[in-house]
Amino acid sequence: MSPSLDPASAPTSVGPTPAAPAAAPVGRVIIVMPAYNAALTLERTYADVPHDLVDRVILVDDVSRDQTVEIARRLGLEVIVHRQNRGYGGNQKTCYDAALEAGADVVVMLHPDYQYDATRIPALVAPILRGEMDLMLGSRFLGDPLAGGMPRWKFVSNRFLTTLENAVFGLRLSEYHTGFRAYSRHLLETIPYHRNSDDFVFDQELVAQAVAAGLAIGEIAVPTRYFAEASSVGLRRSIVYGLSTLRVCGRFALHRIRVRPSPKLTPRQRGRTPDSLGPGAVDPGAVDNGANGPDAPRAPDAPG
Ligand SMILES: Nc1nc2c(ncn2[C@@H]2O[C@H](COP(=O)(O)OP(=O)(O)OP(=O)(O)O)[C@@H](O)[C@H]2O)c(=O)[nH]1
Ligand SMILES: [Mg+2]
Repeated sequence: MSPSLDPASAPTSVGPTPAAPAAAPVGRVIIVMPAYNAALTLERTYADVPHDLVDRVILVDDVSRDQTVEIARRLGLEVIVHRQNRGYGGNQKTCYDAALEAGADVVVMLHPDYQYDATRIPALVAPILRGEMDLMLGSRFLGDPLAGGMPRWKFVSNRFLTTLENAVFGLRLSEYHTGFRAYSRHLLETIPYHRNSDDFVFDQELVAQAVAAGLAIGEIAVPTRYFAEASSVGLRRSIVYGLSTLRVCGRFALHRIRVRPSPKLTPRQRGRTPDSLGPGAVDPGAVDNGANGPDAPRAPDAPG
């Protein structure tokens, strides 16, 4: 960890003046926020962003029914507005397309619901900037998630799915279900994320793709924060998510043992455009960069 990137973890020293620290690794860090009804928490989330390290902040709004877009514009964020609700995974596809287009070397995915501590971004991105990792996860399970308010049933199901995923992926991570992540440009250019689900299981598919591509994955501890506005996922959606995660594990295992190779788990070929990647590809026409105004037609809400 570079001292200049994470002052909190810098060792204290006594005695003669130490040699000047090595220069911090440099790279263009871009934050993306997949947003849906984040008006109550966006400002607090943004206030904690370490602006000295971060180049740009891009918010993709998935047809929020509150003031998310107005607040984001007032704060000076770059805002992309979907014309139709595309779901949490569909939102991230737009996020990563935009970040790559903007020249990101490292992309941080930060939920705008203030659930994750944005002041941890320097520690999260440091291993990627040093070229050691391609995917970094902010893990609540390296601390005490129950003390942070995680419901016990979410704690238990997270433990169960994480144990299974560790066995299937051959890793020893403390959790896979965090929404605080950072990716190298190389990862986003390698995995075919446009083929992923538009739902919450997108995050798990992305980890499976990173493992299948042999990319390096690490984790740091982040505090757990639960409060009403930080969590919209109830029991029904959690069950769908859990079953979808089991399916991701099954698909991965079949791909690994070459019984059923999966295009989703096969690294992308250079030079292909998102639109050539199949039916899951983002339709550029689904994105409204603000030209349509508040009266533009909006599709009825669909589940993320
Ligand atoms: N596009 C889209 N995004 C959503 C939807 N629901 C939630 N989100 C976004 O996805 C992020 C995570 O949603 P949450 O409901 O907080 O779920 P979570 O944090 O993964 O799960 P919890 O552990 O319950 O907090 C938030 O930043 C929301 O803005 C949806 O239906 N569509
Ligand atoms: Mg949340």
